[in-house]
Amino acid sequence: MNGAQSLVKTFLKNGVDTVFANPGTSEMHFVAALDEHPEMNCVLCLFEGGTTGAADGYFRMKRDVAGTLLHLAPGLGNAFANLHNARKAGSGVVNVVGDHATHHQRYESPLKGDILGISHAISHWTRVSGDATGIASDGAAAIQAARSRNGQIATLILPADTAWNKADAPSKRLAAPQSLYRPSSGEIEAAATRLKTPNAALMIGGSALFGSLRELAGKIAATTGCQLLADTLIPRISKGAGTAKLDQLVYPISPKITQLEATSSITLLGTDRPVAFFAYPGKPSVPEPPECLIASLCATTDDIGWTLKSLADAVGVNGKTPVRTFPLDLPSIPTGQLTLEKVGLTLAALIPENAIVCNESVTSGFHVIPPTATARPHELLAGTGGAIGLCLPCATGAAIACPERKVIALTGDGSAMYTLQSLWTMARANLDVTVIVFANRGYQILRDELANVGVERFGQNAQAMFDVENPMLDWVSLAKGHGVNGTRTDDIESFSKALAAGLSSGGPSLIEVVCPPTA
Ligand SMILES: Cc1ncc(C[n+]2csc(CCOP(=O)(O)OP(=O)(O)O)c2C)c(N)n1
Repeated sequence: MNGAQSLVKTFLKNGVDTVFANPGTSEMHFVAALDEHPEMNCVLCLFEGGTTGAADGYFRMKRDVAGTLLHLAPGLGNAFANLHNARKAGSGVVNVVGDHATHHQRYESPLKGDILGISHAISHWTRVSGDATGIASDGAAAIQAARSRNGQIATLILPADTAWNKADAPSKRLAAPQSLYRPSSGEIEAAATRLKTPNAALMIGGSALFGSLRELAGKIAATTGCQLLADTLIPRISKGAGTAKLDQLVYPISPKITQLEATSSITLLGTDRPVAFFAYPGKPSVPEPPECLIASLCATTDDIGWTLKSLADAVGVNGKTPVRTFPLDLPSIPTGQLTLEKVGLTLAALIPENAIVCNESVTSGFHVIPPTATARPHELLAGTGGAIGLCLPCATGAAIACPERKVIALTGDGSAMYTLQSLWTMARANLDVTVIVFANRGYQILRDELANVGVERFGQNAQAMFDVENPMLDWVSLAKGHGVNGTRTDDIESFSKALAAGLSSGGPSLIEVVCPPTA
């Protein structure tokens, strides 16, 4: 067996059976080794940002890692922005990056580059395999690192000769990663006392935002009277009817400050402290009032489940504790002229139970998302690192992780253009994804942000950088060119019809929402 074969067998032995790939010549032995294992699901993404965004979406839903296969420094560089999003989401990803054979590296060949430099800037764990006999244990260590601390970025760099030289047996399944850090009983007791004081807030993140832990967090809020909070951009959150009520912080800094103006303390559990996305002249970087106490009980990389359960015991949650939940309140489907609010109401009426909604609809989302609070229960995934171009790859990875669930991808037209090729992967794998593109023909948020930094009027150059027109993007044709059926909608009847058709099609479809100019 060669090094590449020992690595693929190690992946399978360690439970990694999905690879989002964009290979090149230096990875050919790895490709040949993958080819020997039909049980390995190899998903071609036509740009490296598609591979890492898909691995992120896969981890968020599956709670386990997938691999990516990338081509030297340029491939890893192309993958960077969505690795940044994955890192901010706390997603585990195992990157395998091919490199030139060891003896070739002293020459300045075209694809030679600083793979290590790029990897160190984004990965929690980086290793260059030294020889073929070590690849299997390096691969197992990479998987273990990616599963550690609730999910990390691990990058294994494989010089081509380590893949083609003779290796030993694949590595055995490595033990589970080290146990997670847990706060002391004193810290739990102090948090329990603090949450019972007036205007206290518990801000939750990570696995506390969905499933049974979210319900437990709701019980803690009901027992203590504290406010339950979540940050603006979150990797995964339960939404809709039956989910415990919480308040999510908004994006703009001024209303974010208003949201927290009466808050006396924020206890952080599985999340970092709230912060403004950007600094603005004359505005603070953090939204809470100066006298508000910020206390971190459990970091994003700590044992979130254990901490939440211990806190629930400490505050006296019991089986009878009621939880304040969002009710089921489905709006009737509106008619007439299309507005973003009506698109939101239609979406709220039609989101199927247990759907996964990936949201990168930027300014359109401010109008479209609020009505979904009382839709059928579903889960929402957002772009955590602020690097746009996540939505379509993330929806791809989520659909591969959960083939039995319907996926809805809400994206701005500007964001969708970054990783448009994911449509082709959706078509090839016949993924059950309904893509909704908000075609407002520009970078609307940047128009707003220019005003936020104090610029009152903008002219030709600013307009040239914000408008995505001349030529106008034709989303129906773009979808068709990637093998996906597309529909353009500029009234609400055709939108609701297209959405219902997309959701019942069982495969991918795209709806272009022609946004009204005032939106
Ligand atoms: C990788 C990356 N490049 C650039 C930006 C800056 N940026 C933020 S939002 C945005 C445009 C978003 O446009 P669109 O998706 O159409 O949403 P809209 O603002 O129109 O609602 C840009 C370019 C970014 N956040 N990330």
